[in-house]
Amino acid sequence: MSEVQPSESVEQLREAAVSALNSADSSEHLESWRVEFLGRKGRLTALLRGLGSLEIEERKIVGAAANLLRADLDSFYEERERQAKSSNAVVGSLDVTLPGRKPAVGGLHPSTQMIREITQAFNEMGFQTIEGPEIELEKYNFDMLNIPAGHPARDQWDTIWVDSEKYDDVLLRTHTSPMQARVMENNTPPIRVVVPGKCYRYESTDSTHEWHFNQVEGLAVDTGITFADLKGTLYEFARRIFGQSRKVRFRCDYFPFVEPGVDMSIDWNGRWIEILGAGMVHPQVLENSGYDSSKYTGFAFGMGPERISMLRNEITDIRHFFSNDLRFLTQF
Ligand code: YSA
Repeated sequence: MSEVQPSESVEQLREAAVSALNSADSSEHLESWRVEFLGRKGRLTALLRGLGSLEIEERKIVGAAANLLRADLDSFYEERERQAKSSNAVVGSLDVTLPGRKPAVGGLHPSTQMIREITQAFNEMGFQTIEGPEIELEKYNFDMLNIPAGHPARDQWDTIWVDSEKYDDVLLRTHTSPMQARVMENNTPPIRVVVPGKCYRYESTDSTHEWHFNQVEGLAVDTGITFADLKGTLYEFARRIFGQSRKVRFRCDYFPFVEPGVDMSIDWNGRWIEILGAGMVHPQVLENSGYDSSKYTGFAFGMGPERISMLRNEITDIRHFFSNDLRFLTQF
């Protein structure tokens, strides 16, 4: 602690005190500063004690300056102490030694992952991926597909109609098949497309049925396409998705927009599980889109990616896909 000369040191002391206070960057430094400048044996006290040796007039002047300095230093100190306390409070509540936590990163929805896997399998076989509208016209969802109004097959697709003052032929598509008509209407063969997307049906839900779900549609049209092409393509798809040795079974099925129509099942632990509907595009459907059915033939198929993911991942209830439960979603 330095010796203080009263007559000339009030300003010097002020300068030294302010500069030391500004560089006091912790509670400990602040306390040392307080002891050094304001303590009972501190520099200001020493200065005040020295006043007695001064002439009366000078004592008055220096004494007043010293008292002013004390008041200033007291208030500077209080302010710094308040600042130190508030920054300590923040520092105190933050344990900087804690290991960092990994931020949660999003991921693709399990349906999207399955759709991408399915479409990629077909992309590698030369099919192009396209998308279409979820709000669809009755014409594409039914009429162009050989399902005119009153056809009993309409009951198979319980339809959610869009309530509109202007239109009475708008609906939420019940399957991705309307894209067959849309693609054919706007393109000339050869055509090879897969169409993933959401579908909606007015039906009650259970462990294998949702009122909204995805489908992946496939369509190939060209000259000379046969049922053997359909089988070969779908066999190859099943091997890519379910493994090389997976057994596949085709059985007759009925869809108004194909002739003949089939469903395809795979052998799942000794049980035949149906995974898709398919068939040769009905000549009437080709004609509806302006194609000459004596020149062109084609095959089409439609499958449910959620059902396929359920099989692959042993998921027992399709409703998990859309219930937004992170315990389910983060397992993929
Ligand atoms: C058939 C022949 C073709 O040439 C082209 C496409 C088709 C499929 C036809 N459009 C269709 O929708 N058939 S389907 O009603 O049997 O549905 C196909 C697949 O969608 C089903 O195998 C199933 O995987 C899925 N699906 C249907 N309803 C569902 C559903 N998935 C979840 N919930 C539902 N309610």
